[in-house]
Amino acid sequence: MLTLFRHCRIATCDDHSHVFDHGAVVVRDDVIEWVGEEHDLPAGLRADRTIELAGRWLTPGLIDCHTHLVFAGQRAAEFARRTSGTSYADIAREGGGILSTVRATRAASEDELVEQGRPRLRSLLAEGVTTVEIKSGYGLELQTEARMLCAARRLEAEHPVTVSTSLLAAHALPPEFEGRADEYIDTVCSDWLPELAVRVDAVDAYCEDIAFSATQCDRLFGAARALGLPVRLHTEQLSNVGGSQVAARHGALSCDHLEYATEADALALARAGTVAVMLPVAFYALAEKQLPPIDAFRRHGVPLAVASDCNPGSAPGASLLLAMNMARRLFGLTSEEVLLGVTRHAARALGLAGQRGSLVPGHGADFAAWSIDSLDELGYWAGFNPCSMAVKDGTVVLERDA
Ligand code: DI6
Ligand code: FE
Repeated sequence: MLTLFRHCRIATCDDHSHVFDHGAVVVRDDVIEWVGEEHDLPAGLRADRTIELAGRWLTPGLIDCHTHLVFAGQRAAEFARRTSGTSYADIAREGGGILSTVRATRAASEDELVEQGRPRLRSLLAEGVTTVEIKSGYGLELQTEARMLCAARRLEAEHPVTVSTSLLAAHALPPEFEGRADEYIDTVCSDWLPELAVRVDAVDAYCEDIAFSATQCDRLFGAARALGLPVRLHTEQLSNVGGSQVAARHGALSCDHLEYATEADALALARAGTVAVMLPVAFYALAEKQLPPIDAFRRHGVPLAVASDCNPGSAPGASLLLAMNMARRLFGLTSEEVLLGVTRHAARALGLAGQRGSLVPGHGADFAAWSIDSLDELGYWAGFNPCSMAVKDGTVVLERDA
């Protein structure tokens, strides 16, 4: 089946960020075969189907490369405490925060996790998102971590989306291991990782004063890589704990948050080819003051991604467009940086470079069409969604007024 998408302006988000003003895309089944100016279309092309885009902008389908969208319950009462001055770290130290969601998630069935995750996933899909990363990390016991990963796979099977899963067993110390963090990490390394390795695309951890040390994450990453799993890391979110250096040493796909990262961290990430994932919704919802070192990332050529961090604590919400807006307003990213941050660089953060995230021949045919006049409108609107069509693997899966 040959499909022609025509009469669109195209931001390819490829290595050269090509733009075509009178563009067209040819898709064979689920793969992009040709992209360019319409007047250069291969002579004699016979499409089985033509989709007319009436001058809309076409970008790669968006990629949300950092979410915790499978969880049970909510933490609105904690949000109220935080807005009246209690810190996120203090609530965590009292046994609230992540552990509060762990209690709710352990009590939920797989069906309930799917039910509760579904509206959050649909909220992302309505914004032209076609690939989503989903983490475990609210089980902190083998069966519940496995149940979260199954729920993520079921959500993928139900929707036109590619899901990339990360095992985040090292998210917080479960109460059963109180005072025995090293033993917990050993258990994850020796028992859980081998069992769950076939179900996950990567291994993640939370490297922070209130979570795990750089040395513990180093050990976890050694075990993950011995099983052939790539790694990513939440780090330098609330303080600098040396996580970026560990991530870089292990050639991590991504290092996420990074508000407290230094120039030396930026250099290490650049050398390792690790993507720095900006999570401005968490920065905003925690009323953080420390800005990530964006200029250092730029100077050293660290690829920047932007993600929603959808979770019930530090980033309650399910909007990648809002994250893009906040990345521009709060972090000073340009419209081009945020667009690449949710396409090409986000694909790289998931190990999908060369497969998704750019409109080039050979990539999966995932697109978003936008009712906007200018690419500068991406990350400009807050609380308004100009996506009017999404295409997943060559099929139109969303059409909406915008
Ligand atoms: N950083 C985050 O932003 C989330 N996890 C993490 O390590 C927050 C998770 C939560 O508060 O539930
Ligand atoms: Fe997170």
